[in-house]
Amino acid sequence: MTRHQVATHCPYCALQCGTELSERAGAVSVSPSSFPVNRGGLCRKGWTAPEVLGSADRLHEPQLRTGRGELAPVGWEEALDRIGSNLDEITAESGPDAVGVFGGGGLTNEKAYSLGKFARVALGSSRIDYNGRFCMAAAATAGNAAFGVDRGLPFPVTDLGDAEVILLAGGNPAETMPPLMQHLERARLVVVDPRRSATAERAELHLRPRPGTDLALALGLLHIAVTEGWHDSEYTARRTTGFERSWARAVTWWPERVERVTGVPVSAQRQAVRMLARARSSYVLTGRGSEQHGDGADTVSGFINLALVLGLPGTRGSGYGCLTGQGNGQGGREHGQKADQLPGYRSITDPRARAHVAEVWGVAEETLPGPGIPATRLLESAGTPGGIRALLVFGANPVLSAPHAGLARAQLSKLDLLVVADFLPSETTRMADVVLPVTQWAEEEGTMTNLEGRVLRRRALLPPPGSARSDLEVLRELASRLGQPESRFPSRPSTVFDELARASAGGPADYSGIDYERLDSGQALHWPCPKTPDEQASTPHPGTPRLFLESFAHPDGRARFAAVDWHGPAEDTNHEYPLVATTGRISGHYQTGEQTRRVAELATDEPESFVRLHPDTAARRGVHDGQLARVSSARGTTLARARLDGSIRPDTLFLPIHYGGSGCANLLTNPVLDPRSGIPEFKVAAVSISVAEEVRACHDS
Ligand SMILES: Nc1nc2c(c(=O)[nH]1)N[C@H]1C(S)=C(S)[C@@H](COP(=O)(O)OP(=O)(O)OC[C@H]3O[C@@H](n4cnc5c(=O)[nH]c(N)nc54)[C@H](O)[C@@H]3O)O[C@H]1N2
Ligand SMILES: Nc1nc2c(c(=O)[nH]1)N[C@H]1C(S)=C(S)[C@@H](COP(=O)(O)OP(=O)(O)OC[C@H]3O[C@@H](n4cnc5c(=O)[nH]c(N)nc54)[C@H](O)[C@@H]3O)O[C@H]1N2
Ligand code: SF4
Ligand SMILES: [Mo]
Repeated sequence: MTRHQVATHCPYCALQCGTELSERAGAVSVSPSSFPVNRGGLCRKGWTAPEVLGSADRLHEPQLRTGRGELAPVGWEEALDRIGSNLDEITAESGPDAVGVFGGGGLTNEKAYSLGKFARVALGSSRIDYNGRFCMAAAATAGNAAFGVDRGLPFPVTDLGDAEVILLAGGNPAETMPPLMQHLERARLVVVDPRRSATAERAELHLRPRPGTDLALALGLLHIAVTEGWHDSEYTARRTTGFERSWARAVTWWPERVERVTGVPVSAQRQAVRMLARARSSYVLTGRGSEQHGDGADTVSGFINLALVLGLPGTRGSGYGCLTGQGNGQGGREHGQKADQLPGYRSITDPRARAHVAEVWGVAEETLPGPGIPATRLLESAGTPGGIRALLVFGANPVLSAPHAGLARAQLSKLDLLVVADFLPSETTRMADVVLPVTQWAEEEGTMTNLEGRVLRRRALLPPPGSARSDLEVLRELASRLGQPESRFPSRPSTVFDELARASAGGPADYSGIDYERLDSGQALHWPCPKTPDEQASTPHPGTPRLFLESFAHPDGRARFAAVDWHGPAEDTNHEYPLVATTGRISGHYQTGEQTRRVAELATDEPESFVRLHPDTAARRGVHDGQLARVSSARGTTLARARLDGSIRPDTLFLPIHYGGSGCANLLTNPVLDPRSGIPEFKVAAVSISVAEEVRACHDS
């Protein structure tokens, strides 16, 4: 009997737990490895990931929408030819910007890189963005502004194991990255969350702000730090600029005002600051709860200001970091699938970056388009004058994940051509004109970059099922139908990686000193890892596990305080919609749930959407525990099973994001975007709640 085994990583989140994957007589099993981030741990999603490989409805053949409106199987040639000719027509009639590309933070580095190149070179379109705009955009913008470079954790995860105090704002890793919790065991935790999450359960101090008020809280904590004498003025003088301007805003945020706005008692605010300031080793971390707001980047800046005033970033044993989300949420934001960006985390408006990348791509610099538009606006532009007429989606399910999902769906239905590459049917593939079946993690080679900027190898155990092809092969075939030489779009992952490394050389995220050979020999390489000159080839760059110890990445080497102020969420509660809905995750499902809802164990445990609400709120609205409830905002209504939770703020409802159909939480959310980063306001929507009609009818009878 043949037995195969490979060392690889979990397909899901940015922790990228190390795994051993093995196959025996067609059955695939997974076990955790002793990789440093997970040290032998996995969460339930990781344990059950192999089940998704063999899903009964796995996509095996391309599908094309027939004249009768149904998706029917076709051969690859027919599917690709159809896409090629439709794209040619649309571009000829409406110009290259009539074609959009929507990528994903789950794609390998090689795919993210090729997708960006495909959009700019093969399509000549500026209209590319990706689901990381929904995820990492606020932290990325604020991190770049403060430190001159954006790497989620500028230190290894294991450093957290020695921390004395960690303030975690808007993150729930006990559910979203369970194996990470072993590194937080020793620390005294301060958790900022409107509800008592599984992580807050483990905290010494839980601050429970009203959703959308984190920035006011961060300003207040800064105020206390300064007025109580914890300001590390030697550090701020030596390593930062801009303190005075940011203090000029924070000075009006005295603790009682902060309590009025956020609901966090003055005593708890003071305790949080004292815990952080008195510790020898302390960290400030943010997650999506603080970031997915119309003022998301300013909010992250507010928490970075707090960390700076306490002298934490860029010192050994202390720091600021953001917990990156998707499997390749870090690498996915470095290689050019972002609207404003070229590989190596370079700006698409920087003439030197354009010249360098154009040379690597073998095209003239002036043929590269300029910046595109953020993901939400890209989707909204579908079918509008001057907007996109065609969209190619790789690795996202925007029909469920975009804010105001009802509008996203309506706009996508106006497209002349929607192409979706996926390995499973999703609510987005169901709307597509052409569906392209692709290989999954265990069937492909590649690299991912985890939340600490470490580049990892994904390895293939299994052959592709049916006629599924890798995303890289799909891009090469499409590019050649658009007139590109095949050699310009290689599909061998290591060849793509070598090109990506050259394209990144000299950029902030420099991978030029990394190759498959070094990764396969087990070296822990965190970017930046530049190529050493040929004469020093025997001593390659060791990578950079810890950034900023000597200086920050701005030309003057200093970190920058940001002058930010709180103005509140875009949408206020009112008579009709008196409550705030926020959204987030549970441990057993991943993202829009297309993968984990196909795992029997996970689906049985959490089969349908629910809404957490305080018992007093429920009583006032006549909603009982376990009843189906109707939650409505100005944009739509979603149905969810009521779960009474005495730990949540009475003014707040919490809904998970993992369900489709009428249980989709994004039917409620507001498509307003943060002007700095383009991240949507996923964590605040004004809503009402009532018992769903059918249930009420049944009770009344
Ligand atoms: N099980 C599971 N794990 C995942 C994922 C998944 O879908 N499922 N997805 C991965 C991805 S892509 C990401 S981005 C990460 C996300 O990881 P997290 O950031 O941990 O996830 P969320 O649940 O979105 O938000 C965290 C917390 O923010 C709280 N919150 C809501 N509104 C506010 C607010 O206004 N202020 C504050 N301070 N807190 C608020 C919520 O109650 C929630 O407990 O998880 C990754 N890991
Ligand atoms: N209300 C609300 N909305 C949110 C959030 C929230 O907290 N609240 N969170 C936001 C965040 S942080 C995120 S990251 C997004 C996630 O939003 P999405 O990315 O849209 O959600 P996923 O379910 O991860 O969809 C990924 C799809 O890509 C497919 N896929 C996975 N790997 C590959 C691959 O290698 N190639 C191809 N071609 N396909 C692949 C999967 O099968 C799946 O169908 O949702 C955002 N939406
Ligand atoms: S924590 Fe993330 S990477 Fe680790 S097993 Fe769970 S989903 Fe996979
Ligand atoms: Mo995310």
